[in-house]
Amino acid sequence: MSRRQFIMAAGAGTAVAGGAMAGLGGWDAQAGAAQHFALRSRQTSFQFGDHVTKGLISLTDNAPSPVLRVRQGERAVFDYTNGLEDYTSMHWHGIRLPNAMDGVPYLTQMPIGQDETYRYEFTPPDAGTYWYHPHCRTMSQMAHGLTGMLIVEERGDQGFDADIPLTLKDFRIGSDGQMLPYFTARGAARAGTHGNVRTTNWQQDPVMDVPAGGLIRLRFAVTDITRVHRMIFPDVAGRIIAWDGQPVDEDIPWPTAEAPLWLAPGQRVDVVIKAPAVEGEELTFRSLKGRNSPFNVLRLRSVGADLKRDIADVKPLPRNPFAHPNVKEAEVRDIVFGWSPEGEGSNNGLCGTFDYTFWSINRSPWPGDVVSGIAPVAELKQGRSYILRMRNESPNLHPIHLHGLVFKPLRSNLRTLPANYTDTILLLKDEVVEVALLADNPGDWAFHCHVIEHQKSGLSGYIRVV
Ligand SMILES: [Cu+2]
Repeated sequence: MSRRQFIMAAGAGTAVAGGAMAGLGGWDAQAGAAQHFALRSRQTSFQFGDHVTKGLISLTDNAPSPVLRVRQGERAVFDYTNGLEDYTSMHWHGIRLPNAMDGVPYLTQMPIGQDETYRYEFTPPDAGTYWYHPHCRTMSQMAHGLTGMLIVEERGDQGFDADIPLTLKDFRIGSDGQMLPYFTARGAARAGTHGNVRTTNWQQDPVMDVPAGGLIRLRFAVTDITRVHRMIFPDVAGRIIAWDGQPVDEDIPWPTAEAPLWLAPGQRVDVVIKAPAVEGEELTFRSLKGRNSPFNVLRLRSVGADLKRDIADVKPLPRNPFAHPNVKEAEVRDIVFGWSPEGEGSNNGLCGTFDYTFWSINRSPWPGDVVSGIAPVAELKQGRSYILRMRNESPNLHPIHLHGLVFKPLRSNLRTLPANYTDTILLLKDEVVEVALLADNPGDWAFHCHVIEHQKSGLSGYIRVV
């Protein structure tokens, strides 16, 4: 099998023990062809363990939504048809795109009704690992499975022997295989409601075949609505090459049981490892549940003759073409994330507002999905640099996501943060983090916690760049 064939096989679903398919279906834009994808949401079923679960939502039948692969710097068109009775929209997490293509109901477009098609069309400027999910009926549609990976391929072969997308997502399923209530008010007011079936590409404890002795690129994305993963990688030659889509500028330590890597909802990490040289040997990637109870996220099993690759041969990924903030001249904006006085979501539109609010940004709880009359969290001048000083005044974890722009951590009051560009940053209990950004993309950009129960119960807003 050639390297390219192996990459394709990994994308199209690699055979695993028991004959199940652990990989994700991949839809490639063909070389030289227009990058045009026709997507349609639908209800479907899937077998988790012994039971078939009905009422799931995907862009394909009886399987997770496909990995969409597009080429950096080339126009891509996604015609998204709503095959559900509920309203929807699609957001392209982490992509720096025109505001009208960002998929946020009432802020950048109207919700998409049943059987309507919305055309999303943009040229992804940055290569890397991104993902997509609805931003209308977000809670319900994501809980039922509607999330997928969007890969923007670097120009030229980066020299990996396999490239494996991995989406980490939980489901809440009863012993009869049917979906349990996917959120609780108790969860929304605290850490969120966790799923009980933990999956990678909708598979529990998947095993994937990789070429023995090969250099394997793994793209982990937490597409769950709640779980903050604490990942432990196997003790092998490997390195972290990208963080939240962007090639790393500063090293991120290889995660161990003593110092796991925190990967929160919305975040991605790209790693390269050297597969064991001996056929049949396995590597196990784990995550921690509760205090320190590990579960398997992925097992890799070496197959074939030893490719004898060397981790030292891995070249850094090419940098993406964005301008950097001028930190010395940056204005500071203070942003506080905290509780709200318990109140009602009052601006109820078509996108599934909760009946209550628990959370706020700058003391102001997001009142619902309809935006009219709500001021931005901050108004930034296009082309200027800013420091956002973000304070978490709650005991809970909040992965804060900003659409349409990238930013860089400068400092934290609790820890050392590698200065790698990102679109989603995890705030710990009582943490204050300062990040720098260049406001170079005009528009109203959603700014919210990616624990969806927090987002939908007040921890949401937007930042205006004019
Ligand atoms: Cu949160």
